[in-house]
Amino acid sequence: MKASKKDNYSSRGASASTGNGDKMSESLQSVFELAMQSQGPERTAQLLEKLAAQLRTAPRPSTSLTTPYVNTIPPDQQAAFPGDRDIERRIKSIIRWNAMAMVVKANSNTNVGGHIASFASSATLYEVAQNHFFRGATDDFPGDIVYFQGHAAPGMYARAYLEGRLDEKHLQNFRQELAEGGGLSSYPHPYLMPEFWQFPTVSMGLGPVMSLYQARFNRYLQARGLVKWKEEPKVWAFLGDGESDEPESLGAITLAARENLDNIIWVVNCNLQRLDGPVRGNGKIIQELEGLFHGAGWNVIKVIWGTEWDDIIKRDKSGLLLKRMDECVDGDYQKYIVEPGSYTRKHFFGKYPELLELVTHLTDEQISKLLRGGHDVRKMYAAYKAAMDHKGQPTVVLAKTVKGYGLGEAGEGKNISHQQKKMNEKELREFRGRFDIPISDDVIADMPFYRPPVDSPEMKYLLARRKKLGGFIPARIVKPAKLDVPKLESFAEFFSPSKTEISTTTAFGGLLRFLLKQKGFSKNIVPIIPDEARTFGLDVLFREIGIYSSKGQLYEPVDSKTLSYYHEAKDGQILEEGISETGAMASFIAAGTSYATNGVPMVPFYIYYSMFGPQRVGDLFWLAGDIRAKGFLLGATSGRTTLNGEGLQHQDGHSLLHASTIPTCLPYDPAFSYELAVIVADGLRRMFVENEDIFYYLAVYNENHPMPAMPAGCEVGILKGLYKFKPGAEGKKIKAHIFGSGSIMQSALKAQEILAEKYGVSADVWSATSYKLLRTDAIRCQRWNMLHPTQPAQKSYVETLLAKEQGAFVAVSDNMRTVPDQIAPWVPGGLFTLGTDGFGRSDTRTRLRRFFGVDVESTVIGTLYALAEKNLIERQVVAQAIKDLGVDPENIQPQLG
Ligand SMILES: Cc1ncc(C[n+]2csc(CCOP(=O)(O)OP(=O)(O)O)c2C)c(N)n1
Ligand SMILES: [Mg+2]
Repeated sequence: MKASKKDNYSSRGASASTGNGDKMSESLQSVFELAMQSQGPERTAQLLEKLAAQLRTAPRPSTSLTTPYVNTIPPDQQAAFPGDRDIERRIKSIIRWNAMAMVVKANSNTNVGGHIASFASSATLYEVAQNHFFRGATDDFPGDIVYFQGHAAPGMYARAYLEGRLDEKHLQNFRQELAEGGGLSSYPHPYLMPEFWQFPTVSMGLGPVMSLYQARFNRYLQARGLVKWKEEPKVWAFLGDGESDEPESLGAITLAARENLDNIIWVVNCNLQRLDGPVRGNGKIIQELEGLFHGAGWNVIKVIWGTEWDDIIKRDKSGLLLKRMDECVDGDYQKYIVEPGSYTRKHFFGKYPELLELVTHLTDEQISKLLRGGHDVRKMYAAYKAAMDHKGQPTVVLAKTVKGYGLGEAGEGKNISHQQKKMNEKELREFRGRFDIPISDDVIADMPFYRPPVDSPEMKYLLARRKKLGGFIPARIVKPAKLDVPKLESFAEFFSPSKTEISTTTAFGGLLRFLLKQKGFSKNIVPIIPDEARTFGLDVLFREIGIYSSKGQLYEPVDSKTLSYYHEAKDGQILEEGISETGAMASFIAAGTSYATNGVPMVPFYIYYSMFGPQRVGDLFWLAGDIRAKGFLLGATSGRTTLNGEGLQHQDGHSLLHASTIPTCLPYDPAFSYELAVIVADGLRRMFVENEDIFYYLAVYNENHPMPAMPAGCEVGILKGLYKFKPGAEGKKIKAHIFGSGSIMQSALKAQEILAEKYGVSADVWSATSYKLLRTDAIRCQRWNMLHPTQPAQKSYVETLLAKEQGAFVAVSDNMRTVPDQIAPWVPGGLFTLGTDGFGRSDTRTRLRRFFGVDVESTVIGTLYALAEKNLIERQVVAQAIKDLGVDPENIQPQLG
């Protein structure tokens, strides 16, 4: 079908009788002319306005953006299927068998779970794409980008087995990754199968939203001249109809239309069911989605009925068949699958005698076998072909299928289908019979996997198709590449004291601008901002590097005369995502995996309000680890008390904890510009020269303070997580240690002075840049020691560093106490922690810090208390200090739970 934007819109809402529409418009024209002649223009205008008012208030059907419940592509406009249907069916049947056997076998002696019904419903959707559309990576083509529905993973493994990419042992160990020789991961996880899977999808909604931003990122790379592709790859996303309930799935679809992303094709597997039951039992999910996608500006292709229906639909002259198709709800359609053909004859066709006439030539058996469109290769091929050829808009293919197709009694169309993972021998025989698998009765109970001989027509066909299309999919191919990142020495300007007091956020701004000046490297930087550049003082970048816009700038910005005007450009470098942390994270992931997906390493710096980071979109942070993303996340306006005024929902004291949960994430809480510079320089080296699959979370703050010179030799400590920043006063007998971080480091430094002057305590101040890294290093040693009890014990970095230190240890930060407490077991004599547990408040920094107990006075008192607990000073000293320093011991406390 030659679909154009115009075709698409003009056909919307039109019934089969476009001719009637034309007649109606002619009649209206005549009435108009008559009115003009007899009443004159003024009176005609009045009449028309009155009619228009009536139209505005008239009730409209809620489905005004939908078309009738039939295939979008009429049979006479359908591209012919170019493949060998018979061979493709046989290949697909074998894949179906192996996918099913993999799950049933795994569950016959374990309880590892798995899904049969999802792939059973989507086998044709994938196979048509595999045999005719998905293009693999070649030397000058990066390969189409495909997001597979997570629960259909067994189908992808079963195909890879036929392709010779996986062997029987792999299939045998489905969901048993720790078995000897390794196994297959339950779902698409690049972390676990880095040469196979590209995109994690099984947390519903994340695949869809990532695919949108990936398609846009591909345009960004092209617009900036960073890639030169012979052809543009297509981004395909397969999702479930139930999955469309996730706000992440549909919340960003307007982006694709706004950006004219005709490089993306979504395929929604509309099997009408999700896990518990029907997706829209009382309505129609396909119609609902059609309306939504049309409204969002997408090209929508519905594939509802298989080829056998064409003739039945054509023969219906009464219009009653369309009416019947429209009036049945999905709950009815599900029932027609579960019940025999006689039921469909009676309840579907039987509602109107005229419809019964249409199927008198069919037996009940034949009625029950009338295919849904998503199981018909000819219909799916035509839909994909139209989607591939469509220009100017993204396309969604809404394919109607049957959940658990082919499982028969074992779970076809049943509400329990999703959870079905066992089959008895009778059910296995039925399945084998239905799909004609050459497995004999005597071995069927063992569910052997089946791979036809290499020289069989099936294998030859399958391999030839993939060869023609450029290679296997999914496949994650990473070509080694290094970026010319600046060396640590070149960051020298950040190692000397700042001229004025600045915040670490401002320091980061300077660092980013410095990196953007590094020739050869700067082009690979992708600054990402969700509508907060001004908050972080980064608006100057607008003019300097431009905001990416596929349309350039079609207007003169109101601030065009100012230095940092709002500058949009076709080759702009900044991704300004608007108020969408989800979208910004999806962009971070697209950019951070560009080294693998596009063969072009890109370095994302995504800066955002730290409270709206992992707390808001934590699942995408987790996914960034799984997908092996690289780059820097900057949680700005960090700290429960440093961000003052904004109150409970903005003040973040726990992102560092969230970030600590992600194995490949390195969280840092730098206090000074030079720390930030050392961390970023080393991060660039590790990620883009050493090619480690890690990413960084940096807490940055908005409190201005002096930025000191970098003490000699502290680089290793900064990177490992702890170093002594400023030793305590000499000649004092009582010794203490204060671990500070972020902007609360300032409290630690002032407390150090007071402790020396008033209480005779020499407190060393340490900068704790990363409690998580200290902890993971300690845990590694501890585990080794436990398992090698007779060998000399290993000592972690933190233990080694603190081994000879005397006195009490105190930590203070603008985060929950749990952040520093991560290292408590390895601090000699334990750690006393001050922190900001509890909900934030809007107030000044001074009052907030007193309230939470992380101000200078509280830090002094905390240190004295820790010393008293160790009997290193009298308790009376602490009591006196509380009085002297004016701290009210009965002050209200944050609610801790
Ligand atoms: C975020 C999230 N929530 C819940 C689940 C659990 N879950 C797995 S599959 C599924 C139902 C899927 O239905 P649908 O999207 O229609 O896919 P189908 O299997 O029918 O093709 C649910 C709820 C999940 N994987 N991710
Ligand atoms: Mg479904």
